[in-house]
Amino acid sequence: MNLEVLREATRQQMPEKRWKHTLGVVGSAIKLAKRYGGDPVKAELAALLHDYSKAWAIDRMEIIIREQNLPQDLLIYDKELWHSHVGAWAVQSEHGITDEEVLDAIRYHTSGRENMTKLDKIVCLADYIEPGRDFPGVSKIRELAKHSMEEALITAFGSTIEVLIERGKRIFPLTVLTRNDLIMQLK
Ligand code: DGI
Ligand code: FE
Ligand code: FE
Repeated sequence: MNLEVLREATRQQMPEKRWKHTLGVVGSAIKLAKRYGGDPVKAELAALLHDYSKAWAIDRMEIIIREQNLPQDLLIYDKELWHSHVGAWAVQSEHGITDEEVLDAIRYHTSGRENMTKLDKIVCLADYIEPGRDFPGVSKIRELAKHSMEEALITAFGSTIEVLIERGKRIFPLTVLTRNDLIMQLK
């Protein structure tokens, strides 16, 4: 596995704006790994690959979810949730990434999951706070991220859930379980 080759391959999957976001997530993930005693090498790799299939056609992702037996309940929730599972499958099959910790961090970067690993938290939080992100509440999450990844993620998932509710959308149940679990971790 050659990081330069992976970088070029990843860049080719997406438009320039998404690539800039990816580089932002890489930078933020390395910083979080250093701050919280995570593995900066795995953080960089998972962050680089986290949105690998984000710009892929919906039909292509749907076929992969069906044929590769990815979680079928994804199909009845927002299509925004698909790219994380499809991306983990893609980097394994196209680039031979086998590190399950890295694959899980990619797979769960959108929804989160219960008992998130440190690497899961790093990638998920970096995705919310990278310097190019601009949404209501992002500065609060950046502040919280300086002392607690759990508190920052609770606020981040909370704001995602609020937006989904405002728009009358359904919430992927795992996102609710993730938030509940993170609140338990604080106690
Ligand atoms: O891929 P990115 O845009 O960098 O970020 P992401 O992978 O966290 O995707 C977030 C999008 O997913 C955001 O627009 C909200 C949408 N989404 C839709 N339903 C859900 C959801 N996100 C979560 N966490 N849970 C949902 O149920
Ligand atoms: Fe994503
Ligand atoms: Fe992202």
